[in-house]
Amino acid sequence: MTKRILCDIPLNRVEGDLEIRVALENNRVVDAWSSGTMFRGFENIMVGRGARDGLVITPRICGICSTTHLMAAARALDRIAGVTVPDNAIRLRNTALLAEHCQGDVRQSLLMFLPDFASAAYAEHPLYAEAVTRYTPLQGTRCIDAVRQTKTLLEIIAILGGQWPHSSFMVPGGVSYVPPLTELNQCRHILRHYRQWYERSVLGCTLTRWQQVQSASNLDAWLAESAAHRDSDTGFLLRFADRAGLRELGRGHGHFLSSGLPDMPAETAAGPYAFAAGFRDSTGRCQPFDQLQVAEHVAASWYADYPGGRHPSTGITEPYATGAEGKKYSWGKAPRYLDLPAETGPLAERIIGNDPLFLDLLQRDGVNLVMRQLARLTRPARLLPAMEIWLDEMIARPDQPYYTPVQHMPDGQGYGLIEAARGTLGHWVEIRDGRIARYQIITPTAWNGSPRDSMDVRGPWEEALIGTPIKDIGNPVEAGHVVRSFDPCLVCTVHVVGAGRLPLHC
Ligand code: NFE
Repeated sequence: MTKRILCDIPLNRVEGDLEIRVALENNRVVDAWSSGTMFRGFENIMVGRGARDGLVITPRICGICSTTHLMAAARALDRIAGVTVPDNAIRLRNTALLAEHCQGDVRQSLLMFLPDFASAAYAEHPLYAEAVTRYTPLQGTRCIDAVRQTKTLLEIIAILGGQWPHSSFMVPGGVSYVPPLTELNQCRHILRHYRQWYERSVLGCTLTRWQQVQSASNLDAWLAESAAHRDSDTGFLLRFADRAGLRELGRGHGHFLSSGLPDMPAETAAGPYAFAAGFRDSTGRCQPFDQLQVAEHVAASWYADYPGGRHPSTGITEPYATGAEGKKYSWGKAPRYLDLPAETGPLAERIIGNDPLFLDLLQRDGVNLVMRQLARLTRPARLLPAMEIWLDEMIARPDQPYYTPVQHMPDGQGYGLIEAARGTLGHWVEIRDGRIARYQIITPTAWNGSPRDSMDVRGPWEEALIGTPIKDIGNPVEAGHVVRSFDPCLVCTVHVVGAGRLPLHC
């Protein structure tokens, strides 16, 4: 008889508190549970506060994606105020947002994902010694380089937004600061240097050469073409992962969601760098993104039950945990689109944006964790040129406005949806009598790391774990690769204070 055992997957180097439990049969994952174990409750903290307080409080949800929360909060208020944001403000918001994305994409890859290749689990891998030199946590040559270089990008946000993280320079109607030309030129200089480093070390080629990689066979040819390509982080990821058989792992449901990236000014040359918004199911059927199709379930989450799912504009966050909740196992809720679990993040953006390389890889290999990680590591190749264009456009238009005055925030309901670094982020806000009456947030990791829903369907990375072979239960590095390929952030996922208090209601 096949023996079934339960195994907790230790996962360090993760933002926030995450527990992964898997059931194994013959050393292969047959079931999985993803649990966010810390209750925070930003949504409930917001209730009763001033209409604009989300601009200051929600960036504190997370230390690594605070600019994304600021942008989502500002966009929800833009919508409620009914204001048109001037082009220069969109350019400035986007530049700061994508600076955060570009540092996050490289840090996650070089400091979180690739260091697992230096694990003793790979001692027999032909590239193991090289992996140890490059990616040993905190010591690897590439890790140190990544820390030094990525922090320069954050200077752009500090210059444009006053500080990083947790800045509050986006406001309904635009931004609160008009950067002088000297500062815009300084940002341009930082970006130029970062791009050169990214091309030289992360890609091993120019962005222009990378943009010619438009199919799976182009990618194989690119890898064979030069030592610079093979020795880059991108080349190393592909070479190591192929020999470790990782293209077989991390499949999941195959449903993808993206709310589109980024917002485009009415006049800009950056249009070709946009990603479409949409939803694509596992049969390949695509449809435009419609936020009304989003609902959150709580059947497996430590919240007061309601039947089925609720749209966030009527969402309830009523926490409780007695320790005897039966099926409940996470403080994360379970977001669903058209009642389906959906993967979100750089890979979803590429697939929904009809990127020829990723559509071809999907066709050839099926969804897998290498593709997910490749999409993240190479996303800056699209984002950096867009940032350059916006900075140049701001430099060329010093007299255009950065703010449309919003004297008074009216009552109303609105939402701000953006592509955060890890995927689709939404803030749904209701203002009544000048105060916040409801605030619901769905983060990328809430989508990807969700627990089961009211139909008992697993969340995306729970499903992606199914079938993963675990060679050594004492060091289940393969399961770690699967979860890490989604770039988990649990502080964003479980948003409440409440120690010693009664459950909070909204
Ligand atoms: Ni805390 Fe975040 C991003 C948001 S969550 S990192 O990107 O929103 O997945």
